[in-house]
Amino acid sequence: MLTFHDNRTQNRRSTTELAGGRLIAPLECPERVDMIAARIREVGLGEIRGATMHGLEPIAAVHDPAYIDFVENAWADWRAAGYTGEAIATVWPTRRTRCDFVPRHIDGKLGYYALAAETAIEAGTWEAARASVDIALTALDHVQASGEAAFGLCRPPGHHAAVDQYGGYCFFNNAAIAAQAAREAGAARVAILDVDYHHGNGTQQILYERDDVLFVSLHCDPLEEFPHYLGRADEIGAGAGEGFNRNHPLPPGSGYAAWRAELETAMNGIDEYDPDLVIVSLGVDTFAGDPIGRFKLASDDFTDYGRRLAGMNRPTLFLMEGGYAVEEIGVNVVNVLTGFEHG
Ligand code: SP5
Ligand code: ZN
Repeated sequence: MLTFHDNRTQNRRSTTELAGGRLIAPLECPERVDMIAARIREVGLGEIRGATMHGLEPIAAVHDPAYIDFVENAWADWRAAGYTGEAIATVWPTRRTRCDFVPRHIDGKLGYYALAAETAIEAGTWEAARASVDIALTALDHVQASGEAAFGLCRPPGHHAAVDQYGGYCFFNNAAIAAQAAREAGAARVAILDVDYHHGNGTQQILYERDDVLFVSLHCDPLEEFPHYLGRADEIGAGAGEGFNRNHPLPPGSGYAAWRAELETAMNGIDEYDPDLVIVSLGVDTFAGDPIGRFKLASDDFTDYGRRLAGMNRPTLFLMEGGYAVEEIGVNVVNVLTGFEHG
Protein backbone atom coordinates (compact mmCIF):
# COMPACT_ATOMS: atom_id res chain seq x y z
CA MET A 1 0.00 0.00 0.00
CA LEU A 2 1.23 3.50 -0.81
CA THR A 3 1.53 6.12 1.92
CA PHE A 4 1.27 9.85 1.27
CA HIS A 5 2.96 12.42 3.45
CA ASP A 6 4.41 15.95 3.40
CA ASN A 7 7.04 17.26 5.82
CA ARG A 8 5.28 20.63 6.11
CA THR A 9 3.12 18.85 8.71
CA GLN A 10 6.17 18.81 10.97
CA ASN A 11 6.05 22.62 11.13
CA ARG A 12 3.37 22.18 13.76
CA ARG A 13 5.50 22.13 16.86
CA SER A 14 3.25 23.34 19.62
CA THR A 15 4.92 23.32 23.02
CA THR A 16 1.83 23.69 25.20
CA GLU A 17 -1.26 21.59 25.83
CA LEU A 18 -3.59 22.47 28.68
CA ALA A 19 -4.15 19.16 30.49
CA GLY A 20 -5.17 18.49 34.08
CA GLY A 21 -4.59 22.11 35.01
CA ARG A 22 -1.03 22.12 33.72
CA LEU A 23 0.72 23.01 30.48
CA ILE A 24 2.27 19.80 29.20
CA ALA A 25 4.21 18.87 26.05
CA PRO A 26 1.47 18.17 23.46
CA LEU A 27 0.52 14.54 22.93
CA GLU A 28 -0.05 15.30 19.24
CA CYS A 29 3.66 15.68 18.42
CA PRO A 30 5.87 15.41 15.29
CA GLU A 31 7.45 12.18 16.57
CA ARG A 32 4.15 10.36 15.94
CA VAL A 33 4.74 10.69 12.21
CA ASP A 34 8.43 9.71 12.50
CA MET A 35 7.51 6.49 14.29
CA ILE A 36 4.82 5.57 11.74
CA ALA A 37 7.10 6.31 8.77
CA ALA A 38 9.92 4.27 10.35
CA ARG A 39 7.63 1.27 10.82
CA ILE A 40 6.31 1.55 7.25
CA ARG A 41 9.93 1.31 6.01
CA GLU A 42 10.81 -1.44 8.45
CA VAL A 43 8.06 -3.79 7.25
CA GLY A 44 8.24 -2.64 3.61
CA LEU A 45 4.56 -1.64 3.45
CA GLY A 46 5.25 0.37 0.28
CA GLU A 47 6.59 3.68 -0.93
CA ILE A 48 6.00 6.92 0.97
CA ARG A 49 5.17 9.57 -1.62
CA GLY A 50 4.87 13.34 -1.32
CA ALA A 51 1.64 15.30 -1.46
CA THR A 52 0.61 17.67 -4.21
CA MET A 53 -0.91 21.07 -3.42
CA HIS A 54 -4.68 21.14 -3.84
CA GLY A 55 -5.29 24.76 -2.85
CA LEU A 56 -7.95 26.24 -0.59
CA GLU A 57 -10.98 25.41 -2.70
CA PRO A 58 -11.54 21.87 -1.33
CA ILE A 59 -11.17 23.23 2.21
CA ALA A 60 -13.69 26.00 1.49
CA ALA A 61 -16.13 23.37 0.18
CA VAL A 62 -16.45 22.16 3.79
CA HIS A 63 -15.32 24.94 6.15
CA ASP A 64 -16.64 28.49 6.68
CA PRO A 65 -14.45 31.01 4.76
CA ALA A 66 -14.22 33.29 7.82
CA TYR A 67 -13.00 30.30 9.86
CA ILE A 68 -10.31 29.52 7.26
CA ASP A 69 -9.16 33.16 7.46
CA PHE A 70 -9.09 32.87 11.24
CA VAL A 71 -6.82 29.78 11.14
CA GLU A 72 -4.53 31.60 8.70
CA ASN A 73 -4.26 34.78 10.77
CA ALA A 74 -4.72 33.69 14.39
CA TRP A 75 -1.03 33.41 15.20
CA ALA A 76 -0.18 36.84 13.72
CA ASP A 77 -3.17 38.44 15.49
CA TRP A 78 -2.17 36.83 18.78
CA ARG A 79 1.39 38.11 18.47
CA ALA A 80 0.14 41.56 17.47
CA ALA A 81 -1.89 41.64 20.71
CA GLY A 82 1.43 41.43 22.55
CA TYR A 83 1.17 37.88 23.84
CA THR A 84 4.35 35.82 24.13
CA GLY A 85 2.99 32.29 24.74
CA GLU A 86 1.04 30.11 22.32
CA ALA A 87 -2.52 31.09 21.40
CA ILE A 88 -4.99 29.37 23.75
CA ALA A 89 -8.70 30.17 24.08
CA THR A 90 -9.77 31.29 27.54
CA VAL A 91 -13.31 32.63 27.05
CA TRP A 92 -16.30 31.25 25.12
CA PRO A 93 -19.77 32.07 23.89
CA THR A 94 -21.87 29.82 26.12
CA ARG A 95 -25.53 29.13 26.78
CA ARG A 96 -26.41 32.56 28.13
CA THR A 97 -24.30 34.80 25.93
CA ARG A 98 -24.47 35.70 22.24
CA CYS A 99 -22.77 33.74 19.48
CA ASP A 100 -24.28 35.60 16.51
CA PHE A 101 -21.24 37.80 15.90
CA VAL A 102 -17.48 37.26 15.79
CA PRO A 103 -15.62 39.54 18.21
CA ARG A 104 -12.84 41.70 16.81
CA HIS A 105 -10.22 40.97 19.48
CA ILE A 106 -8.18 37.80 19.10
CA ASP A 107 -9.23 36.59 22.58
CA GLY A 108 -12.87 36.73 21.47
CA LYS A 109 -12.09 35.13 18.10
CA LEU A 110 -10.22 32.22 19.71
CA GLY A 111 -13.17 31.37 21.95
CA TYR A 112 -15.63 31.80 19.09
CA TYR A 113 -13.78 29.27 16.91
CA ALA A 114 -12.38 26.87 19.56
CA LEU A 115 -14.30 23.87 20.84
CA ALA A 116 -11.68 23.04 23.47
CA ALA A 117 -8.76 24.76 25.19
CA GLU A 118 -6.16 22.00 25.02
CA THR A 119 -5.18 22.83 21.42
CA ALA A 120 -2.78 25.78 21.11
CA ILE A 121 -2.13 27.66 17.86
CA GLU A 122 1.50 28.47 17.04
CA ALA A 123 3.64 29.63 14.11
CA GLY A 124 3.50 26.39 12.08
CA THR A 125 -0.17 25.54 12.57
CA TRP A 126 -1.62 26.99 9.37
CA GLU A 127 0.97 25.47 7.06
CA ALA A 128 0.76 22.05 8.75
CA ALA A 129 -3.04 22.00 8.74
CA ARG A 130 -3.06 22.78 5.01
CA ALA A 131 -0.40 20.14 4.32
CA SER A 132 -2.51 17.60 6.20
CA VAL A 133 -5.41 18.30 3.80
CA ASP A 134 -3.09 18.05 0.79
CA ILE A 135 -1.96 14.62 2.04
CA ALA A 136 -5.55 13.40 2.34
CA LEU A 137 -6.47 14.69 -1.12
CA THR A 138 -3.33 13.26 -2.77
CA ALA A 139 -4.03 9.86 -1.20
CA LEU A 140 -7.63 10.16 -2.45
CA ASP A 141 -6.36 10.91 -5.97
CA HIS A 142 -4.40 7.66 -5.83
CA VAL A 143 -7.39 5.59 -4.67
CA GLN A 144 -9.51 7.07 -7.43
CA ALA A 145 -6.89 6.62 -10.16
CA SER A 146 -5.84 3.08 -9.19
CA GLY A 147 -8.76 1.56 -7.32
CA GLU A 148 -6.18 0.51 -4.72
CA ALA A 149 -6.28 1.44 -1.06
CA ALA A 150 -3.98 4.22 0.16
CA PHE A 151 -2.85 5.69 3.47
CA GLY A 152 -2.79 9.44 4.07
CA LEU A 153 -0.34 10.00 6.91
CA CYS A 154 -2.11 13.19 7.98
CA ARG A 155 -1.02 15.43 10.84
CA PRO A 156 -2.60 17.38 12.47
CA PRO A 157 -5.64 15.07 12.65
CA GLY A 158 -9.04 16.27 11.46
CA HIS A 159 -12.12 14.56 12.87
CA HIS A 160 -12.86 17.04 15.70
CA ALA A 161 -12.76 20.04 13.32
CA ALA A 162 -16.29 21.25 12.48
CA VAL A 163 -17.50 23.76 9.86
CA ASP A 164 -16.15 26.66 11.92
CA GLN A 165 -14.40 25.12 14.92
CA TYR A 166 -10.99 23.71 15.82
CA GLY A 167 -9.93 21.67 18.85
CA GLY A 168 -9.03 18.17 19.93
CA TYR A 169 -5.75 18.78 18.04
CA CYS A 170 -7.69 19.26 14.75
CA PHE A 171 -8.04 22.30 12.44
CA PHE A 172 -9.36 21.11 9.07
CA ASN A 173 -11.48 18.00 8.71
CA ASN A 174 -9.37 15.89 6.35
CA ALA A 175 -11.92 13.07 6.12
CA ALA A 176 -14.92 15.32 5.38
CA ILE A 177 -12.87 17.32 2.84
CA ALA A 178 -11.81 14.09 1.11
CA ALA A 179 -15.40 12.80 1.13
CA GLN A 180 -16.64 16.03 -0.45
CA ALA A 181 -13.85 15.93 -3.06
CA ALA A 182 -14.72 12.32 -3.88
CA ARG A 183 -18.37 13.28 -4.35
CA GLU A 184 -17.38 16.11 -6.68
CA ALA A 185 -15.17 13.67 -8.63
CA GLY A 186 -18.17 11.41 -9.24
CA ALA A 187 -18.57 9.05 -6.29
CA ALA A 188 -22.31 8.66 -5.67
CA ARG A 189 -22.00 7.60 -2.04
CA VAL A 190 -19.10 7.78 0.43
CA ALA A 191 -18.94 6.16 3.87
CA ILE A 192 -16.67 7.41 6.66
CA LEU A 193 -15.84 4.81 9.29
CA ASP A 194 -14.28 6.55 12.30
CA VAL A 195 -12.39 4.12 14.56
CA ASP A 196 -10.56 6.74 16.64
CA TYR A 197 -11.15 6.37 20.41
CA HIS A 198 -12.87 9.76 20.48
CA HIS A 199 -16.12 10.65 18.75
CA GLY A 200 -15.61 12.44 15.42
CA ASN A 201 -17.85 15.36 16.37
CA GLY A 202 -16.58 17.56 13.54
CA THR A 203 -17.19 14.99 10.83
CA GLN A 204 -20.65 14.30 12.25
CA GLN A 205 -21.54 17.99 12.37
CA ILE A 206 -20.35 18.70 8.82
CA LEU A 207 -22.33 15.79 7.36
CA TYR A 208 -25.33 15.70 9.70
CA GLU A 209 -27.98 16.70 7.15
CA ARG A 210 -26.58 14.76 4.22
CA ASP A 211 -27.47 11.34 2.86
CA ASP A 212 -24.62 11.19 0.29
CA VAL A 213 -21.96 10.63 2.96
CA LEU A 214 -22.65 8.07 5.69
CA PHE A 215 -20.87 8.71 8.99
CA VAL A 216 -20.30 5.73 11.29
CA SER A 217 -18.25 6.10 14.48
CA LEU A 218 -17.01 3.71 17.20
CA HIS A 219 -15.82 5.62 20.25
CA CYS A 220 -15.81 6.02 23.99
CA ASP A 221 -19.14 7.21 25.41
CA PRO A 222 -19.19 11.03 25.49
CA LEU A 223 -20.77 10.91 28.96
CA GLU A 224 -17.32 9.78 30.08
CA GLU A 225 -14.93 11.11 27.46
CA PHE A 226 -13.90 13.98 25.18
CA PRO A 227 -15.50 15.60 23.18
CA HIS A 228 -18.27 15.15 25.84
CA TYR A 229 -21.07 17.05 24.11
CA LEU A 230 -21.65 14.95 21.00
CA GLY A 231 -21.47 11.28 20.04
CA ARG A 232 -24.47 9.57 21.65
CA ALA A 233 -26.42 6.83 19.89
CA ASP A 234 -29.60 8.92 19.50
CA GLU A 235 -27.81 11.32 17.12
CA ILE A 236 -28.99 9.77 13.86
CA GLY A 237 -28.80 12.68 11.41
CA ALA A 238 -31.39 15.29 10.45
CA GLY A 239 -33.45 16.24 7.41
CA ALA A 240 -32.23 14.37 4.34
CA GLY A 241 -29.44 13.01 6.55
CA GLU A 242 -31.78 11.24 8.97
CA GLY A 243 -30.53 7.66 9.35
CA PHE A 244 -27.14 8.46 7.84
CA ASN A 245 -25.29 9.21 11.09
CA ARG A 246 -24.54 6.21 13.28
CA ASN A 247 -22.82 6.41 16.63
CA HIS A 248 -21.57 3.34 18.47
CA PRO A 249 -20.47 4.54 21.93
CA LEU A 250 -18.71 2.00 24.16
CA PRO A 251 -17.91 2.33 27.88
CA PRO A 252 -14.40 3.19 29.12
CA GLY A 253 -12.43 0.00 29.70
CA SER A 254 -13.90 -1.76 26.65
CA GLY A 255 -11.74 -4.54 25.20
CA TYR A 256 -11.47 -5.93 21.71
CA ALA A 257 -14.38 -8.42 21.94
CA ALA A 258 -16.89 -5.63 22.62
CA TRP A 259 -15.25 -3.27 20.15
CA ARG A 260 -15.18 -5.86 17.36
CA ALA A 261 -18.86 -6.72 17.87
CA GLU A 262 -19.70 -3.02 17.30
CA LEU A 263 -17.39 -2.97 14.27
CA GLU A 264 -19.36 -5.85 12.71
CA THR A 265 -22.63 -3.92 13.17
CA ALA A 266 -21.00 -0.78 11.75
CA MET A 267 -19.64 -2.66 8.72
CA ASN A 268 -23.01 -4.31 8.03
CA GLY A 269 -24.53 -0.83 7.89
CA ILE A 270 -21.84 0.33 5.48
CA ASP A 271 -22.35 -2.72 3.28
CA GLU A 272 -26.07 -2.00 3.07
CA TYR A 273 -25.34 1.64 2.15
CA ASP A 274 -23.18 0.35 -0.75
CA PRO A 275 -20.66 3.22 -0.95
CA ASP A 276 -18.21 3.77 -3.85
CA LEU A 277 -15.52 4.71 -1.33
CA VAL A 278 -14.85 4.02 2.33
CA ILE A 279 -12.76 6.55 4.26
CA VAL A 280 -11.35 5.16 7.49
CA SER A 281 -10.62 7.82 10.11
CA LEU A 282 -7.77 5.81 11.60
CA GLY A 283 -7.07 6.69 15.21
CA VAL A 284 -5.12 4.13 17.22
CA ASP A 285 -5.80 5.73 20.61
CA THR A 286 -7.97 2.63 21.26
CA PHE A 287 -4.68 0.91 22.20
CA ALA A 288 -4.43 -0.35 25.81
CA GLY A 289 -1.21 1.61 26.30
CA ASP A 290 -2.54 4.94 25.05
CA PRO A 291 -1.92 7.75 27.56
CA ILE A 292 -5.42 9.25 27.16
CA GLY A 293 -7.53 6.44 25.65
CA ARG A 294 -9.26 3.99 27.98
CA PHE A 295 -10.00 1.12 25.60
CA LYS A 296 -7.93 -2.03 25.80
CA LEU A 297 -6.96 -3.07 22.28
CA ALA A 298 -3.68 -5.01 21.93
CA SER A 299 -1.31 -4.52 18.99
CA ASP A 300 -2.48 -7.83 17.40
CA ASP A 301 -6.09 -6.63 17.53
CA PHE A 302 -5.18 -3.90 15.05
CA THR A 303 -4.02 -6.55 12.57
CA ASP A 304 -7.25 -8.45 13.09
CA TYR A 305 -9.53 -5.50 12.44
CA GLY A 306 -7.45 -4.44 9.44
CA ARG A 307 -8.20 -7.88 7.98
CA ARG A 308 -11.90 -7.46 8.73
CA LEU A 309 -11.99 -4.04 7.05
CA ALA A 310 -10.63 -5.66 3.88
CA GLY A 311 -13.70 -7.90 3.94
CA MET A 312 -15.84 -4.88 3.01
CA ASN A 313 -14.18 -5.17 -0.39
CA ARG A 314 -14.45 -1.48 -1.26
CA PRO A 315 -11.98 1.17 -2.43
CA THR A 316 -10.56 2.38 0.88
CA LEU A 317 -8.77 5.54 1.95
CA PHE A 318 -7.10 5.44 5.38
CA LEU A 319 -6.52 8.84 6.98
CA MET A 320 -4.48 9.23 10.18
CA GLU A 321 -6.33 10.65 13.19
CA GLY A 322 -5.28 10.15 16.85
CA GLY A 323 -3.02 7.77 18.78
CA TYR A 324 -0.56 8.98 21.41
CA ALA A 325 1.42 5.95 22.59
CA VAL A 326 4.37 7.17 20.54
CA GLU A 327 6.56 4.08 21.02
CA GLU A 328 3.88 1.72 19.72
CA ILE A 329 2.04 4.00 17.27
CA GLY A 330 4.01 2.77 14.25
CA VAL A 331 3.36 -0.90 15.00
CA ASN A 332 -0.35 -0.33 15.67
CA VAL A 333 -1.02 1.77 12.55
CA VAL A 334 0.99 -0.48 10.26
CA ASN A 335 -0.72 -3.56 11.75
CA VAL A 336 -4.07 -2.21 10.53
CA LEU A 337 -2.65 -1.57 7.06
CA THR A 338 -0.85 -4.93 6.71
CA GLY A 339 -3.90 -6.74 8.13
CA PHE A 340 -5.94 -5.01 5.43
CA GLU A 341 -3.50 -5.99 2.69
CA HIS A 342 -3.43 -9.61 3.78
CA GLY A 343 -7.21 -9.62 4.32
C1 SP5 B 1 -7.62 13.43 17.30
C2 SP5 B 1 -7.74 13.12 18.75
O1 SP5 B 1 -7.56 11.96 19.15
N1 SP5 B 1 -7.95 14.14 19.61
C3 SP5 B 1 -8.11 13.92 21.01
C4 SP5 B 1 -8.15 15.18 21.78
C5 SP5 B 1 -8.35 14.93 23.25
N2 SP5 B 1 -8.05 16.07 24.02
C6 SP5 B 1 -8.51 16.15 25.38
C7 SP5 B 1 -8.22 14.90 26.15
C8 SP5 B 1 -8.55 15.01 27.60
C9 SP5 B 1 -8.12 13.70 28.22
N3 SP5 B 1 -8.22 13.70 29.59
C10 SP5 B 1 -7.81 12.44 30.19
C11 SP5 B 1 -6.45 12.52 30.80
C12 SP5 B 1 -6.06 11.21 31.39
N4 SP5 B 1 -4.77 11.29 32.04
ZN1 ZN C 1 -8.76 10.36 19.42
